[in-house]
Formats: sequence, C-alpha cells, structure tokens
Amino acid sequence: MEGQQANEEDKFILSLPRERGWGIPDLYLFQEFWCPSILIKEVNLFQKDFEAKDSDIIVASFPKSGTTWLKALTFAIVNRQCFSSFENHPLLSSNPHELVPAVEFIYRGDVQFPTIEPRLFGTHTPFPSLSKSIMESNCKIIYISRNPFDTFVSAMSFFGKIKLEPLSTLKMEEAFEMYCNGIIEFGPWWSHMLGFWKESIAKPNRVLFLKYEDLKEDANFQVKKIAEFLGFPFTQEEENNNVIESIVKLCSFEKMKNLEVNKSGIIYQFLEKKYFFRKAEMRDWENYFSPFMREKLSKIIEEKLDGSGLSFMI
Ligand code: PPS
Repeated sequence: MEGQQANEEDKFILSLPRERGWGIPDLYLFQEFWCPSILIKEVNLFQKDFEAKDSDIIVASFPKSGTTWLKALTFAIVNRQCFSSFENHPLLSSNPHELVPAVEFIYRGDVQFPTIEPRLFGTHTPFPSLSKSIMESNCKIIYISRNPFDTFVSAMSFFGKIKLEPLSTLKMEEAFEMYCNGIIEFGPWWSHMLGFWKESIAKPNRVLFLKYEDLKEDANFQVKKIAEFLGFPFTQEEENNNVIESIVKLCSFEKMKNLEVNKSGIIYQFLEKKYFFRKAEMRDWENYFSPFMREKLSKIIEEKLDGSGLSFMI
C-alpha cells in the first residue's frame, strides 16, 4: 500500500511542468512555485506533518536574499540570555544554517529538529505553501528580501558553484532569461516576495518584512526592531552595555566569513559552507548588467510589484 502511494506521488511529480534548475537538476512547477525536485516530497511532508508551536520563529526568504545573515542575527537575539558571552558563542563554532535549520532539509533527513526553545526554523517555501499549522498558530515569521538585481548576481555565482551533476553552467544570458520568467529555485521571486509582503501588511504582528539593504544601512536599528517584533526587546541596561552593537559585530559578514567553521565543510550533505559568503555588497549588479538587462529587469520589477507598495532602490 505504501509502495503504491509512493508510486502515485512519483507519477504526480513527473506530470508537473519541468525546467532545468540553476543548481538542482530539475525544478517542477508545484503549487505555483518552481520547487527543486529533491525537495517536493519534503515540502509536502512539511505541509502535512509540521506541528507549529506559538513560540516558534520562522526565518523565511527567497534564496540569496540575506538568509544566512538573518538566521545569525535571530539566533543571537533570541538566545542572548543563554549565550551572553560573545567570546564563546555558538555562532563562532557553528554555521547559522546549522543553528537555524531549513524545514525542507529537516524533512529530507539531513538535519535534526532544533532542540532549544524557542525553536528557530528557516524556509524558502513561499507563503501560500507553508504548513497549515503555521498558518493556524501564532508563531512569528521574519522575511528578508533583497533588491532583485543583486539577488540575481548572488544566485548566479552560488548556483554556479554548487550545481549538481549533470548540470552544465548557465551562461549569464540564459540565467537572465530564466530569471525574467521567474524560473529559478523557489521562484518566481516576485510572487515569493509579494506573498510575505501582503501578509506582513495584513498581519504586522505576525510577519515582519525586512530588506537586506536596510540591514546594511542601519543594522543596529533593524536588530532592535527584530527583537521587539519577536518579543525579546532590549532593556535599557542592555542598550547601555552595547549588546546590540555586539550582536551586529558577531553576525557581520567580515566576522562570519573569516571563521574557521564557515571556511570549510558542508551542510545539508552537499552545500559547501564557504559559498554562503561571497561579497555582501550592495549594487554589485552594476559590475555585471548591460544597459539592456538593467532596463528589462527594471520594467519587470515595476510591472510585477505595481500597486503593492513594495519597491526597491536601484
Ligand atoms: S541562501 O543560500 O539562500 O541561504 O543565501 P543567503 O544567505 O540568502 O544569501 C547569500 C548572500 O548574503 C551574503 N551574506 C551576508 N551579508 C551580510 N552579512 C552577513 N553576515 C552575510 N552572510 C552572507 C552573501 O555574501 C551573499 O551575497 P553576495 O552578494 O553573493 O555576496
């Protein structure tokens, strides 16, 4: 019976529209997003089986938008009573993706459920496809978005390095065309952002929508905002003792990139940790985009985000 069910599931997956991925060989158009083939069953399990607790915190993002950074900050903010020493902190010996595992990979069996509370989870699954229990619980969701120009460049570089056999390297023009059509792991990027954006407006106490660029510009201010949203506000004493600045420093790109734990080794059985840290610059896209690409992507952003109130500085 179980075998028969698995067979039906495989048949269903194979019947879905399919495209090549950037890093994962096949993407299937599943529940209106391009789901990596290796995670479809896992997303299904997540939807069905995940039992959210009101105290859970979900760090959500489109890939290459600042996930690693937000995971580190969230872990440091909510666990600061247990790990008040910044000289001997778990973030110095573990990668942020190990401390805040992605639910999709938990269901793949690559990592364990977090054991400390509040439980912190990462996810790239779009808002409408999150588990029913998350929708029905009061758990908090923080979402990080990024200028789609820089996300494109970051994704090109990352997926080019981690790509699984038998994928060939995507040429820039090919990748750009796919990106403009929303074809990329967990894409389209516009509907991904809009799903969380709309929910953050409808339920501001439940979803906090952040931008990578705002964090870059004033990390202290954003960290304070995240802590308040999550129900872990900083006390005056903590502020006087520069706890916010210490967290920002601990999670900074320069600090994290140069840690031994992030320079080698893999997570989720196949992703090299060093590739999560590249340049972390704003407007790096200017080094790659032709005037044609700039105009085309600007138009798509304008068209797709039109009327939503969401915009990005280019
Ligand atoms: S992933 O694969 O979705 O988890 O990748 P993600 O972390 O979302 O995005 C990777 C980009 O974020 C940069 N990065 C950081 N920026 C600021 N601070 C910290 N601590 C940090 N850690 C990673 C990383 O360099 C990627 O951006 P690019 O532009 O490629 O450098």
